[in-house]
Amino acid sequence: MGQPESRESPEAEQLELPPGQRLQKGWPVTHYGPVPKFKPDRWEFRVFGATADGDKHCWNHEEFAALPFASVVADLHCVTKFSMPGAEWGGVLTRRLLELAPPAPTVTHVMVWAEYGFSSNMRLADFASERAVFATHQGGELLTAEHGFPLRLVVPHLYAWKGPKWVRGIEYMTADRRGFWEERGYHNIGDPWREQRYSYQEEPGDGPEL
Ligand SMILES: Nc1nc2c(c(=O)[nH]1)N[C@H]1C(S)=C(S)[C@@H](COP(=O)(O)O)O[C@H]1N2
Ligand SMILES: [Mo]
Repeated sequence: MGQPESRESPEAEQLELPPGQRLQKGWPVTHYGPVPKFKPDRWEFRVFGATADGDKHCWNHEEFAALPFASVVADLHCVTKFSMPGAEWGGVLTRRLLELAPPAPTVTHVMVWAEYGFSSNMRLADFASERAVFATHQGGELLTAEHGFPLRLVVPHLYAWKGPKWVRGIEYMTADRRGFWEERGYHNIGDPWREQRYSYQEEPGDGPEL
């Protein structure tokens, strides 16, 4: 099987939940490990790895906050089977970052890095989804610490673990490599509409050998 195409869920499907998911009232907090403390003077967002110009690109908190702001309405699907529908996420589109710090033409995958070394990998095409956003806001309010302040990634068409909270940068990769949960039994691609929950469901071509 070849690589499935990146899939933007059509408008109609947004009212439906992916297979096996149930609706969650309210917004639970789900993550592994402690909530990091935000240190504004030490914080920076880094784009590194195979950049087009070979340089690292860094933004401090003030610079990042000044990047063009956009909003996306998207559901959040946790692989533990709850979904939070219709949240409004505000922040910087991944597309914008791809323009500001373009990847080399050989880049196929992106590793998204967060505090404490948490990471998640995805195909460049998934990262470049027009609805993927580095969110600073949810529902018009700044994110709370538990939900990822000052920055989290939201990739609406993938399971929510593919959206690290407390994100600090991205690494452009010329080959795929597994991130934190992808090394620990979760599916390398993680499309909820295909119910790609666990790595044992992977088909040849879905990810690097475990
Ligand atoms: N840094 C980090 N980000 C993370 C996680 C994590 O363990 N660490 N868990 C993910 C998972 S599994 C889910 S479901 C969502 C939950 O986001 P929420 O706590 O804002 O609902 O965060 C994702 N982002
Ligand atoms: Mo999750």
